[in-house]
Amino acid sequence: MTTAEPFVKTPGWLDYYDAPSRPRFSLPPGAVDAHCHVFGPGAVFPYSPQRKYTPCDAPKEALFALRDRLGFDRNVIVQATCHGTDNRALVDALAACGGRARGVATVSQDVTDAELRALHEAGVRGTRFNFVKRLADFTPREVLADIAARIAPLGWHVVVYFEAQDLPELYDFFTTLPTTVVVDHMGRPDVTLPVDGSQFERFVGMMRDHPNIWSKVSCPERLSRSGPAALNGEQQAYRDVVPFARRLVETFPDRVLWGTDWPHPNLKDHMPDDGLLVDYIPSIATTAELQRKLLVDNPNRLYWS
Ligand code: 0GY
Repeated sequence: MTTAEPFVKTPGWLDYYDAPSRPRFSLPPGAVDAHCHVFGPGAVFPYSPQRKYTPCDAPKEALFALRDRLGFDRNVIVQATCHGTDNRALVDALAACGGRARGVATVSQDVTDAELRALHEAGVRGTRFNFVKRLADFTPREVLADIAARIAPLGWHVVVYFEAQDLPELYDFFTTLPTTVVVDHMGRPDVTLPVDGSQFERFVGMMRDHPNIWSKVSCPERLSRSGPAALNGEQQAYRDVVPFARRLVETFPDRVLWGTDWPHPNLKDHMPDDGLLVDYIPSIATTAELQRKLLVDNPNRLYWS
């Protein structure tokens, strides 16, 4: 008799582009891809037994090649749920990057001070809390608050990933964290709703009222219903996401970050061409000054100063 799997494993997703198109948009010198991952390789760095999906291998060499192809100077490598709290693949990539990457780890409440110091020395500057139900099991808020209190003295920040409909329930927790809080992918708004509707207003209001809250204006490909230009014949890729990202970039120019999200876990309908993703940036950061803040000043201030 077989026992039921304790978790749902996604059998796979679309392949990432090995050789994405070369962007027409020239990234400013010092640009940082502030949201990307390394996965495995699983034979060396096994995936978490508690994972909700099994990723493709996406090793550090492939990430560094993408960085160079697109014209980024640096990466921020973010621990994904498929590696749980085992940060070895992340630390291995940081050790190999020649100072050109920082990391966001995931740690458990029983992490020791010595382990936190070692992660800091490796280049980790934040920890990630994942509230997306298809990705992570529930962790009590007291546990997360305790972890935040432990990492605050290191000058680290907390990265949070959640869906917009869950913000009301999470609002008090986020706004009382003692660190800078970086929200992944604008809190995943429903972009079929108005950009000035109550759902996105709640998110904008949270950033307005809490100057320690930042947002990644990344992942149009996850949020868009209109899709990339190449598939629907429109001029502007992910045009339905543009007003949301542009509003954040223009309202909070000093607290926004951008990243590719390579290798784009869990995308099954459409795999973005990373070169076209870079070409999307000028539609949300429309001046050279906004582009410099988004891509250079903000990530360097948060991760390298
Ligand atoms: C992302 C998005 C996803 C996955 C994870 O940690 C993760 O597994 O963040 C997703 O499936 O939406 O930013 O990588």
